[in-house]
Amino acid sequence: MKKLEVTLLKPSKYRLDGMLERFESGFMPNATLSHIASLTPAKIKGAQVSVHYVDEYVQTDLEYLNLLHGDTDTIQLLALVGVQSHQFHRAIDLAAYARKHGVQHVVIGGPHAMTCDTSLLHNRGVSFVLAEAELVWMQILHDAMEGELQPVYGREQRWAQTLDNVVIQPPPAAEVGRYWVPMVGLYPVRGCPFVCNFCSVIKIAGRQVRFPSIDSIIESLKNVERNGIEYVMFTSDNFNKFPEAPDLLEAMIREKIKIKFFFQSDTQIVRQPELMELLSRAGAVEMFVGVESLDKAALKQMHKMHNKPESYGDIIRLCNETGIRAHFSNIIGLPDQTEQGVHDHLQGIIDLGPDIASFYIMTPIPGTEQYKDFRQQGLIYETNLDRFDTTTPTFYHEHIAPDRLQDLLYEVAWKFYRNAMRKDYADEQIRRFVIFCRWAASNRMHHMSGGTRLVSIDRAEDYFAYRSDVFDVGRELPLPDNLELSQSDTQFNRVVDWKKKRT
Ligand code: B12
Ligand code: SF4
Repeated sequence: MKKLEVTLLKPSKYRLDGMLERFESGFMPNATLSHIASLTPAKIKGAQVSVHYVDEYVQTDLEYLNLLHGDTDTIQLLALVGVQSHQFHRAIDLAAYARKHGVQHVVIGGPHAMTCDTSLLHNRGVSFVLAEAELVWMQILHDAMEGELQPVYGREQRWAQTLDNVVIQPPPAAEVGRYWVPMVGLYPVRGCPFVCNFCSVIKIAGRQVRFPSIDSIIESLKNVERNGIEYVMFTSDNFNKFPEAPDLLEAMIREKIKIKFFFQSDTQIVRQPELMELLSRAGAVEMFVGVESLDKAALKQMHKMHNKPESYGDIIRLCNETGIRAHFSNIIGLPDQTEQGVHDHLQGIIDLGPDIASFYIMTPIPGTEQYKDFRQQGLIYETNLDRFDTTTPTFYHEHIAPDRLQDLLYEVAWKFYRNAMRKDYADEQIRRFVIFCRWAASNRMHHMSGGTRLVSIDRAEDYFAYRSDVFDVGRELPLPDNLELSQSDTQFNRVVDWKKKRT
């Protein structure tokens, strides 16, 4: 019986000049790769399954493309995973490359395919996944063994109603050492009950808060420890809306898990001092929180009225009291913002004094309600999906020209970190990170987007012939429409009780 060889590949992206981004050192390992690898059984229908996984951001030569060449001794499946909108062009190029080189089965999944209409590219020998892996991955593996994939998976149901107790097997420490931040991602809880119109999380993970058993999360954490890795990022968007968070944190303390972790929270954490105290005791070192703006009118426009700028100082105080670093995430270039408004925002953030800050340019991300609105109003001028990466201007801004907005992004980040470097950091690691962020901004790089030490090998045009041959499309795809939810998903996403425990 033929063996099934699965290659999981997280595609990189094309830069503004068409070069494919590759880095000698990545920012942090990709969580989707280990997540889907952990959902893959060792055997299927009696045949052995082997899994290779590739993060293209850190491939500095082309050897990995050999995995995208078919061979007659095995059944091969290439899965392009965690594909975001700005990585989608690269994903279809890799899919086309693999098909042209004889790989029988190719699928594309992740945020873009889940939230955007990809039907233009369907039925061309590459399959698209519109749902969470938990719902369809086993079916895909079976179909690959049977000889034929379906063109589309998960059309009727995007989200699993409950999550299985999957234990994650993270990559070994040596692999993680290739990244600037040696931290692996685990996804203990997913879903966000809010309705911010610029956010694709509520379309990717949905509004229902879902999670596996605490025991399975603890087992995943123990695997991380066994692999000699010290840091975890809980990739969940609102860890503070996890009704069983206290149970998990207490179990981590009880089991003496020594991992330090980074988590994300919404601003309502300010009302949860007990949770912060518990987080700190369980090993939390940094909290990423989307403050976005200090302007109430702008927050209202974003449908993010649960953010109360007057509480931001209290969030920092809570962080300082519990010894957890505050990482404030900010959006600049909001529709009514002027250049002076961007500078005022920066000054407001510096005055508040979070340890870390990230700045993003407002981009209507495909799949979101804001994108739909902006498209309907004819406000989006950018047509190349590669640019929808939250560091590039994409819509007509009333007050700030695109080049100036792009400059402002790096200017505010540089100024923030120039100021942060004046602080006296007790922790050497955080000091190094602050230096790195300032260096990234001065080199016009976003510290989170990819890595350091860029390696230039190949460009979009090197793959264009494959793309046009397989998909019969032009150099740029038309901007996609949003993929609307099925009736049952709409129903599932409507009423949210995030306080409900599993048992
Ligand atoms: C963690 C995270 C990061 C981390 C880690 C990145 C990394 N190296 O992995 C950091 C902070 C570095 C980061 C950076 C960026 N991020 Co980010 N990030 C996230 C976050 C919070 C979680 C992603 C994650 O790891 N989830 C856990 C894994 C297991 O889930 P998953 O990938 O969604 O996969 C599930 C399904 O999508 C599906 N699936 C996925 N692939 C496949 C494939 C197959 C075959 C199948 C069957 C199923 C399947 O099944 C999986 C399990 O259910 C998401 C928000 C979110 N909740 O989705 C944003 C998000 C993905 N990021 C986003 C963006 C824009 C960025 C940046 C461009 C920001 C920037 N300018 O710097 C960069 C790009 C970095 C990069 N190189 O990819 C956007 C993408 C928007 C879009 N629609 O394209 C998101 C959705 C946030 C948002 N609010 O909109 N990010
Ligand atoms: S609170 Fe955060 S994750 Fe939730 S919808 Fe708003 S921006 Fe998205």
